[in-house]
Amino acid sequence: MNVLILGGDGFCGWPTALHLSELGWDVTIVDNLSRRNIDNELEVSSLTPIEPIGKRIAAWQEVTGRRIGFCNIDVAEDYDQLLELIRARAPSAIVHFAEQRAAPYSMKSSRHKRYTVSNNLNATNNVLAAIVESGLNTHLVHLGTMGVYGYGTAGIPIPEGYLPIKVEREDGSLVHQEILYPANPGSIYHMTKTQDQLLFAFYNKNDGLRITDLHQGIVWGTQTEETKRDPRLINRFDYDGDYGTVLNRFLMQAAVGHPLTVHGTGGQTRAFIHIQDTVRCIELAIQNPPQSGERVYILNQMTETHRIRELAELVAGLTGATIDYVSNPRNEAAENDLHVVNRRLLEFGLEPITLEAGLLEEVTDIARKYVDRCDLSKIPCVSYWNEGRQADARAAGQTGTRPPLYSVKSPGSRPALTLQHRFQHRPIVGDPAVNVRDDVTGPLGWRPAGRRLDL
Ligand code: NAD
Ligand code: USQ
Repeated sequence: MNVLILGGDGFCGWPTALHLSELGWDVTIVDNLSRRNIDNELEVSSLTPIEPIGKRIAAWQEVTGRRIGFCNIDVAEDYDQLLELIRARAPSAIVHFAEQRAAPYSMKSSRHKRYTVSNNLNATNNVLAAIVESGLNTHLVHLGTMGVYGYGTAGIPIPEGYLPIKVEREDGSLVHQEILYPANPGSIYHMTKTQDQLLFAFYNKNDGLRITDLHQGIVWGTQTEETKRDPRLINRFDYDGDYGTVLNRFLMQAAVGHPLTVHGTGGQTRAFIHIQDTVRCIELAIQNPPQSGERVYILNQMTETHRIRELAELVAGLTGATIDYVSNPRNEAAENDLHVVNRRLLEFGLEPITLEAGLLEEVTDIARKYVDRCDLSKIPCVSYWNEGRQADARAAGQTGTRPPLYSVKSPGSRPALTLQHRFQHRPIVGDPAVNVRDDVTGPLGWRPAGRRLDL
């Protein structure tokens, strides 16, 4: 199998490249390293020390004898180079990760909104147009998101992309159809993924392209079987308020002694998948392509759903961490239920990895190991969805240094969310030596590494 991995230097792309290379496939990474530049812009780094792409690839070859190619191409801008590469490599599959993927980053300012829309939509359209122009029958596997369905309570299990509907004609008879599930994005980033879906539907209808769109949940974990094989292969670990995703953030926050930052009531329910399952799902999607003439395959790439406050309570229970319920910077439903159908990847052979203490501790161990690389001032989420959200945060004294609306030390004692419950301001950024406490041991008997802030 000959595969191009667009965005192969990123959090999901790098372990995927290694996994597919380990299968003996011919792998070429395409990446413009924009994610590393965004780290520079935000003045933050991966918690784990990731090597430059050239060193990563050289280390993989040294450890395994396998070669991975690399091309620095901006998929959204450098159309001719992309087309030339596709013609030259004639890939049987292209895996497309090359988009700006953080919802908070996409909401920071009009510049960030415009960049995200322009980068993501042009990248997707360029790949599709280039496959058509190449005349090849390449299978495109795209990383989409569960967020295209929206996060209200649907009242039905979320199907895999298509919703069967019945519409009544004037004569009372019924028309049966399947339509794309109504898009309901919660950020500019998620909105680009809903537009990607229309591009896929069009190119599939017009040009017969074979496309699989993986609607992935929130990825957690850091390492996979392959990235563990040498420290130079380590995967990135985003923990900052823009790119860090919720479960990894809670686990690293526990490790560095920072309170767990639950937005609002924490009643949001979301879909999750471990990074090891991400790479396996992509392998399965490539091995089970649509046939020519089939419509776009849409697979829900997630293994379980969890409510955010329950995750926080789980991590707090494992680690002894404290939970902060903070004003939510996002414009999202405070509470929702979520039931998701994920039948197709299970049928293809996925054996889901679900949340269990060992894997959670593995993430926390990594975070503890690199605790010195953590900049505590980058932990708060300070990208606001609109002025109202920013005003709420300001009223709660939460811009800049960030006191919680309220804190709880043990699960189950969460008071109602009112400003009256806001604790007196305590600095949580700046000198980590302030309010240090070292007498806390988690229920599993281990002590959070680093220093704990006294609440
Ligand atoms: P990431 O930001 O770590 O990786 C994306 C990679 O794409 C980066 O290396 C970046 O440099 C590259 N890239 C971006 N724009 C590019 C362009 N125009 N040309 C070339 N390269 C470009 O993100 P990730 O977490 O690995 O996510 C990968 C994909 O999976 C994204 O499309 C994201 O929407 C999707 N996804 C991620 C998650 C998650 O929890 N991380 C969950 C669901 C879906
Ligand atoms: N949240 C907290 N505390 C935090 C961080 C987040 O309570 O410290 C909450 C958010 O408000 C939100 C939920 O946790 O309700 C999830 O946030 P997230 O940052 O973990 O995930 P999200 O913004 O949805 O985006 C991530 C990836 C994105 C992918 C998406 C899959 O960054 O690329 O598309 O997960 S999904 O959520 O299924 O749409």
